[in-house]
Amino acid sequence: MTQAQLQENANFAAHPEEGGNRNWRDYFGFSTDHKVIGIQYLVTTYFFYLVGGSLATAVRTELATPESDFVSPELYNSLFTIHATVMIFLWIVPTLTGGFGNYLVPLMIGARDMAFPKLNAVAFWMIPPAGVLLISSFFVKGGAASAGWTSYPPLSTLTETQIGEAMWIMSVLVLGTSSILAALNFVVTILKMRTPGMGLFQMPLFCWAMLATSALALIATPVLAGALILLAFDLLAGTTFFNPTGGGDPVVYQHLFWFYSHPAVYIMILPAFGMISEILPVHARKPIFGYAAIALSSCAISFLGLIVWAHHMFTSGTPDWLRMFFMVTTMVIAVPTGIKVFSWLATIWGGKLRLNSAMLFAMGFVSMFVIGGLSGVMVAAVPFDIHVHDTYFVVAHLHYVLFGGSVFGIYAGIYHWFPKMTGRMLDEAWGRIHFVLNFVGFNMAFLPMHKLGLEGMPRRIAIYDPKFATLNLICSIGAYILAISTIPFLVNAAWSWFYGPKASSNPWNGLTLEWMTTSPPPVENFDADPVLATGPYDYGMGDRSTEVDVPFSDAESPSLSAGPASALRAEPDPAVAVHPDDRQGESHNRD
Ligand code: HEM
Ligand SMILES: [Cu+2]
Repeated sequence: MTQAQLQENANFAAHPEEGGNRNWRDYFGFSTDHKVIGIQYLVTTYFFYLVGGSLATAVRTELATPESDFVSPELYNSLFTIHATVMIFLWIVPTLTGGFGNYLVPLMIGARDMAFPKLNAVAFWMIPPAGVLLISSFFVKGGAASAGWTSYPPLSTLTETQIGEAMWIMSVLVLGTSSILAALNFVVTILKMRTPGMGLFQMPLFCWAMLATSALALIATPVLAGALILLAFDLLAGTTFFNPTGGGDPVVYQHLFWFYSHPAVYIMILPAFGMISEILPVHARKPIFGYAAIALSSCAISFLGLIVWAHHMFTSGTPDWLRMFFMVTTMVIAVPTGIKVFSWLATIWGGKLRLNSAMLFAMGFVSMFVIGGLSGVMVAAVPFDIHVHDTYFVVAHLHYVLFGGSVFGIYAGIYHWFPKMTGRMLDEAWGRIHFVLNFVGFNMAFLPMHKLGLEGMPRRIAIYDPKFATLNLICSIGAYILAISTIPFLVNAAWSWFYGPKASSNPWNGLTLEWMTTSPPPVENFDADPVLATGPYDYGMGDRSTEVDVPFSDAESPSLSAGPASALRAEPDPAVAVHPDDRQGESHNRD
């Protein structure tokens, strides 16, 4: 009997009789079901991704030639500003936390919903109006905000784009509030609503990632709100918080802004880390390597993420001793991050890989994220950063992290959980075409930017030196391939949702609890509290040797084997563990 069968048998009572197919109208109303809200988030934010992608395509069209021939330089500034704002605040953050977090966390911990369902719905319904407000600012007098997504004063307080800038501030404030509400809900849900028998160290790693992410969002987002409210006063009421002529200081804005926005990059990547930790073991059929190390490194990243913000201010007159501090703390983050990367590699090493679309995107994530992580350590070094600051090297770095990382992670998640969410399978062939176009287009669009940056091409400009023309053209062609790559995805998702082959409850033979209910799950998820007969990642241990050659117990190095003594495993509940070797007396997990 495989571990998946053990887990399914143990959860026979919890498995509902009937699935929970929804009427399409449910998705347009104020629903308090975490699954409906999760899908509302995923679909809405994907729409905003298409908007942000269209703006990116416009940006790259302008940059295809050195002259400013497609849009005016003023409009160009608005295009990249709104592109970045949409991508961060309306796509990556809400899709990872609101979308996947909402859909998966309650299922994975065996709960019936989030702790505060109404608050959850309120948090979602703040997003569409904020998005519309932001995008409509293109049509007001003076046009949309154009000071970059960082909105530094004094640039952001110029009077020409006052209305657009005010709309930008309002929109980001609403989106930040939504994110705080969601984070609060996750912390309470994860700490209080786990099924009996699930201690923190039996939790799936995605839940650890969401806990770490939510802590960050709760601590950091209010600071952004504070900064933006002060900025709004400067912009609209003539105060001088950030204006030296009235005794203010623009650098204070930078501190407040980055105190949020550096942690924000972890809000945008930790949940993706969590999803990768779920997807790799399932499709490699091997236990995750280093369960506790991955769980605790999420917490370490979350903590360290709060004390590195001034690495964005190495050229803002920050004193040397302070630059030293922020350089060192930033580089230290590479340690917990490296622990994760090595653990993922060790997880797939020697596994029986199923190279389906979910796995391709997950492996694409690991490899592309490593490139972004390495260029991150490079820009953490003060002397190097002074050289490449505000050049295309930074644009290359941030897209390897946000696109090669977060977006690839999101696609991996969609391919992996689509059957659970919709009850239908996606088409594999289209999925692979989508992956190849994404992978090729992405590298073509962003790899050359490293060289452009090193050679001194500044970012945020519409007109550039003709010597950069060839590489920029390559980048733009890559961007068009990326734009085209969404077509096979959209066709596949829309077609499969209606006509795809029906998915079983557990199409990938997973062990985590979301697979122990129907696809899609009914309103209350489970008929009874689910139990943990195996750890969440005990793959390949069916009859102790079958699926892959993970030594079950190794006298030489017990911690590197898969069995009960292994330090690398999340433990099953000893009382209900089905294999006699694992079963030890009464459960000590149940209180
Ligand atoms: C669809 C493919 C994408 C393309 C072709 C693209 C292109 C670009 C370009 C050319 C810039 C530089 C603008 C400039 O400095 O003049 C830029 C900036 C930026 N992009 Fe993207 N991008 C894409 C996707 C994304 C995604 C998925 C994110 C995720 C969050 C993102 C986040 C940003 C950010 C934060 C900036 C900085 C803007 C600023 O300097 O204020 N982009 N993008
Ligand atoms: Cu940072």
